[in-house]
Parts: sequence; structure tokens; C-alpha cells
Amino acid sequence: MYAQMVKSTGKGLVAREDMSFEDRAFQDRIDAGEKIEPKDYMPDGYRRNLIRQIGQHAHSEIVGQLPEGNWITRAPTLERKANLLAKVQDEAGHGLYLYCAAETLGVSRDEMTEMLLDGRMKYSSIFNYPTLTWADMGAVGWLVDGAAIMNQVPLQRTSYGPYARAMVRICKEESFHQRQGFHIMMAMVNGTADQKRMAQDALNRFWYPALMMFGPSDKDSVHSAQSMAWRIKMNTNDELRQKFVDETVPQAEYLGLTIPDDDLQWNEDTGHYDFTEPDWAEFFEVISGNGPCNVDRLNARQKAWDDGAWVREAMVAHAEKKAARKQAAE
Ligand code: BYC
Repeated sequence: MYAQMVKSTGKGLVAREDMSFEDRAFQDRIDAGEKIEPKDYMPDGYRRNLIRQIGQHAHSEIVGQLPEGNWITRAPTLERKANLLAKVQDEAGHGLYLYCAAETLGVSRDEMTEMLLDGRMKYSSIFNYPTLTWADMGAVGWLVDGAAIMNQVPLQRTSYGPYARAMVRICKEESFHQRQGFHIMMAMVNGTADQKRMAQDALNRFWYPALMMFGPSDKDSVHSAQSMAWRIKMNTNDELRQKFVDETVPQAEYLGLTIPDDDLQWNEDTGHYDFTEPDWAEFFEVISGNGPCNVDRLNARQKAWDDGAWVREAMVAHAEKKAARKQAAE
């Protein structure tokens, strides 16, 4: 039901016999595990879907700098400040690799930014939640980067070469991010009673938003079937969410923290934890623009875009001057 509320270019799977000759040959390359490179033939839908996913991913990295950047000046020690600064800078780098990967598909970074600002493109729901205390820096690193790694490690094997290669470096850096978050949580839970309470409060607020990062449940996912057939996505949303829960629960236990889900329990038969699904109505509200920080986040991106206009204009003017000088010399 919710999937209908989502603005989407998603289409049903095309049966092999209904594919054009080129599309069938393309699907054979995908099925054989070959990488698709920018100048290779690709169906329009593959290109559009990749631009959508990589572009949204890039925007998420850039918008993702905002909730953490907010804490750089308030980090409790010089070491924590240096670590957080490095992490936030890494996110900028991730955004740039991903914009470059999307550009190989024939869309410019400026066009993608315009689409973000006018609502045609999304960014991850998680960044529409506020970071209220220093413990949130721990929870974001541990849970948000932890969820990002779970989603992104398989994307290193995605079918589109430039995307897969960008993911290799991104995943290495995300591991450092996850550890720095867990390290902050360790310090908080081993600190005073108030600090431990702050850590628990951060976990309480970030648990469900982190589970939402994997996208709607499989029955409401519009893109999964086609994206998996094209190996743009390697796993379903629910598979990765389950994997994240299974790996994170023991980490919470190690920290002495309680996952805010009374029904969470190990299921001997399935070999997985049973857990309560996120509130999907909240998720769809957030991705429709009505989360706690959506307006602030987009205003910040709009301001950065407006403030940077003179740089973009100066670069174009410089390139034009250089080209004119070269032409005059010839
Ligand atoms: N937030 O058909 P579905 C990070 C949208 S941040 C917002 O299942 P798909 C990091 C979806 O776009 C992590 N929207 O979609 C950075 C679609 O709407 P449209 C970023 C969401 O694409 C800084 C609709 O819901 N990672 O790394 O098959 C600091 C239906 O969904 C979300 C990536 O982007 C969401 N959570 O699956 C720390 C990874 N979920 O587009 C960390 C790459 C769904 O039709 N992306 N929607 O209007 C993916 O793997 C997939 O795009 C998703 C969603 C699993 C996210």
C-alpha cells in the first residue's frame, strides 16, 4: 500500500522472451557476472535506476555530514575531535566518488544537486533525525555506519564497474567509522551512570531509524526485483536488515545496553533474532519530507549551493578564458 505513495520510476520485471536482442545479450552479461562499463550498451531502465540509486547514495553521504559536523566543535577531547573531523571529511570524499560514478552514466553533479533540492531525488531517511548529545556520535558511528557497511559490502560486487570500484574504498573507510562509533559507546558505558544513560538513550532513539535505512519491507519495495535481476542490488532489504540485527544484538549485549524492543528474541529454529519491524508509517512520512530535520537539511544544502554559485561561475569563466586564449594562439 505504501509503495503507491512513493514517487518511483520502478517497473515490473520484463520476461526474457519480451526483451530486445540487445537487452537479452545485456542480461546474459549480467548473469555471467561481467562488469558493465560506461561505454557499454545498457538498457535505459538500467541507466535510470543506477543514476537514481548512486545519486541518492551520493546525496546521503553529503547530507550525512550535517548531523555529525554539528558536533565537531563540541567533541570532548582533541583526539575525539580529530577522529570525528576525519570521519566527516571521509563522507565528503564518498559523496564525490559516487557523484563521479553517476556522472559516467551521463548526468552531471549539478543536475543531481538540482534534483535533490527540488525533491526529485532522495537521501537516506536516517539523516532526518537530530543528534542531541555526544552519545549520538557513538550511536551514529556504531549503528548508522554499521548499517551502511552491511548494505554496502555486497555493493562492491554490483554489476556497474564504476559503482563497484567506488564501493571498495568507501567500505574500508566505513569500517573505521563504525569502530570509532563503537569506541565512543564503550567509553560512555564505562563512564558515569549519567554517561551510560546517555548511551542507552542514543541507542533508544537510533535503533529503529537505523533499521529503516535498509528500505521498506520486501513486499513494499518497488525496485528490488528489477535491481536484483540487474545486480544493481545484491540482497533484498529484509535480508540485510535481518543480518544487521543478528550482528548488532551481541554488540549491544557486550556494551551492557538494551535494544529497545521487548519482543526481540533469538529463534533457535531460524537461527536468527525475531524483532519488531520499524513503524513504516513513520518511515514513509520521513521520506516524503516530513521527518524532524528534513527542512533543516535541505535548507543547509540549498545554502551551500547558493553560497558556492560564485565558485562555479568563476570556474566556468576561467575555463572559457583559457579556451579563448588557446584558440587565439592557434
Ligand atoms: N531513505 O524500492 P525500494 C551512508 C526509497 S548513508 C530514503 O526498496 P531501493 C552514510 C527508495 O529510494 C546510506 N529513501 O528502493 C553516510 C524508493 O523511492 P524512489 C546510503 C528510501 O533503491 C554518512 C522507495 O523508497 N546508502 O552510507 O531498491 C554517514 C522504495 O524503496 C530509503 C545507500 O544509498 C531510505 N532509507 O532500496 C554515515 C546505499 N529506503 O527512489 C553513513 C545504496 C528506500 O523510487 N542504496 N527509500 O523515489 C540502496 O542500497 C538502496 O537504494 C536502498 C533502497 C536499500 C536504500
